[in-house]
Amino acid sequence: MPFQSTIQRFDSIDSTNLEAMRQARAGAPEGLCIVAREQTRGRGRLDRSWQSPPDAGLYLSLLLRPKFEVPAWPLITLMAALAVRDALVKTCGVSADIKWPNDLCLNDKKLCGILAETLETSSGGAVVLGIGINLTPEILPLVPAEATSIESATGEKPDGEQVLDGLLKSIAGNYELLDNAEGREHIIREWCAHSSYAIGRQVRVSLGAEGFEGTTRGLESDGALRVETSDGKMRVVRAGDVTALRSVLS
Ligand code: BT5
Repeated sequence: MPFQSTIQRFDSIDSTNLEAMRQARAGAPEGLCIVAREQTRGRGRLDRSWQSPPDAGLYLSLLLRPKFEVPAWPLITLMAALAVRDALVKTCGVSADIKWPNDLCLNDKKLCGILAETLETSSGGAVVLGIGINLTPEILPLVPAEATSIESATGEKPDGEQVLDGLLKSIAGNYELLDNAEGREHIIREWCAHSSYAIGRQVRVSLGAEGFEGTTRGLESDGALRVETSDGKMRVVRAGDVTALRSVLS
């Protein structure tokens, strides 16, 4: 059956991810989509926060109950990044760069963050796919210089409802691709085609207090990033933060 979403809206909520997890544990089906105008405890990875002032961004979480094998679940973040990119091209004319693993950027500034969280429920494993997209510049004073919004880029206030509609359609198309090996390869290829981080980018990888530098060499079949260090060793990165050592603009 094609993927179908059911939207539940909130004026204000702690976090759309937390709400989707609460409802997942209570038995909610795949396709539940929590959307809030404001989050008071928007979450990033590793307990970081996501600034979510009222009506300045699109804050949503989608409940997925994937049928495909757990080792392929990390690809959900990559397919979501592609879906966000596609929706923003179609609805706002904005062409964002995808940064491994979970950001979309414009001119190296963060426009969107994705947080996929897994959980066990009585009806099996589930993934809550959280997406935050900065629509208007009200967010910018709340985060240091590394952020941007659609309005900052286009000069026009985007229609959040259109973006949401476009995004859910793109996700529905991409999610089905993850069911088989061919579709997954397609997602990886598309991701590499739309990310300046995929191949040949000099980056620093930070894993907590540890870190190393190297050159990106594409993705593994599960979406992990290959990074070649200066001594020719290939490291496979499955978690952590990646920062470009040089802008592609300079
Ligand atoms: C992320 O984490 O980028 C994932 C963000 C996911 C947010 C969505 S909103 C809907 C759903 N419900 C939730 O509670 N969360 C999801 P990470 O890669 O760890 O980046 C977090 C870092 O981004 C922060 O430490 C800040 O430096 C920066 N940041 C915070 N708010 C931002 C914003 N609105 N725009 C750009 N950067 C921001």
